[in-house]
Amino acid sequence: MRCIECGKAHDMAKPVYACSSCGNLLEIRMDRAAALARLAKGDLQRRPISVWRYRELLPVGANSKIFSLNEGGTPLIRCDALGRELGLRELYVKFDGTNPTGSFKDRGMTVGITKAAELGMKVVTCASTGNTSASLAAYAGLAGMKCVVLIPEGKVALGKLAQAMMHGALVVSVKGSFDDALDVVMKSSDKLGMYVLNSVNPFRIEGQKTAAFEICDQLNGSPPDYLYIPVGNGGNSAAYWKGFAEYESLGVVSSHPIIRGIQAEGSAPVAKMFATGADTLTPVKKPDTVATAIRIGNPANWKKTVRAIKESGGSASTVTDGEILAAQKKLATVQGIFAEPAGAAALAGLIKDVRAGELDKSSRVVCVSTGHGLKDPDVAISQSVKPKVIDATLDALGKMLEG
Ligand code: AN7
Repeated sequence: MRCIECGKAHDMAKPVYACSSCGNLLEIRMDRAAALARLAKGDLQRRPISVWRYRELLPVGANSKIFSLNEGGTPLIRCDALGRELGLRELYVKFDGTNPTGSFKDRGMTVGITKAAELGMKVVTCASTGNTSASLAAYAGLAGMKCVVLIPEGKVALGKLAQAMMHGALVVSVKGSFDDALDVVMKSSDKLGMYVLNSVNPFRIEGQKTAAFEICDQLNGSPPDYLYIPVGNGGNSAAYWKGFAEYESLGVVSSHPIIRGIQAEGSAPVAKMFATGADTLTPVKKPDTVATAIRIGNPANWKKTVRAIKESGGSASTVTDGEILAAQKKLATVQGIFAEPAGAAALAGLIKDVRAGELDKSSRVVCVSTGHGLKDPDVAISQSVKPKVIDATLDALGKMLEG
């Protein structure tokens, strides 16, 4: 476990989230030779596709007890109807909303909670715009740990709130934004002895990188040309890049996608860095978007994601709330995929690029849909036609349909 800035090594058997010298983020570096030796056994591809198919590429002890809900192995859905509309040859959606708690967070949480148990932690915590709290609550229950989640008051989608409460977390509403809540969580971890499972925890990123392995495997070893992905805290985009880069460095694949990070216009500090060429992040003070999952003004992983996106040869940009909702509706009506607003942001970014003529239409494109639409019933209902009420007769139905 090393600092991404100064490279200082840190003990993986201790709960730390920042470099003890310079305070920067930590990352897990893979021992390539050891990984190659483990891969050489060749049994990975024979296992069912899931996070734990890649166990040998994940930093958990050989004898650790794994806490799993069978996460990962999510479908890579070929979207021909949508592809035709956009004039794209090959379009896929990686639907990570089909994970056990309905978002990609489960990939990181199974590894994070497994690690928490290795470390002997009894209480886990996170700040969350919703999905992290839902996922953490479920896995904490599974592992018999206490769970405390901090959420921004009034800004968490109903389904996510229901999950965190139902799975038995202590849910705390903070008067402020996600960024304010994360601030409290980070400060409290030392003082209160709670293990932090936000994406500043490098083991979360390790679990999430498996989505990139899966995409390569699902495309029979030919990675896409482009990967469109929403950016909130920047953990997932960094994780995907780590996965693609590791698979390439291990020689499993021989190319990687260009990563296009997509943010909502009202919460877009990373995209702003790309637009202005700035080399540090200026936080957005009052972030706002209909996609509450990515309503984040001060992304904790901005350094990781900016590096990742640049290394891939990509960039970050914005979409409006209107574009997000239109993409969400399009995905639901044309492809049968019900994503929450943040889970449609990547597609909104793709549509915008296609319309601007900025994409070679013969490209192979994957959009990551990060969360399920059932998470946020209020948004779905508010942009759909209300059910009509009729008498229970054939006549009434006929008249209604004529209208
Ligand atoms: C559906 O739950 O930050 O860029 O606290 O739920 O890794 O932050 C959620 C983030 C995209 C952004 N899509 O991922 C939380 C939280 C969905 C999300 C993101 C989130 P990151």
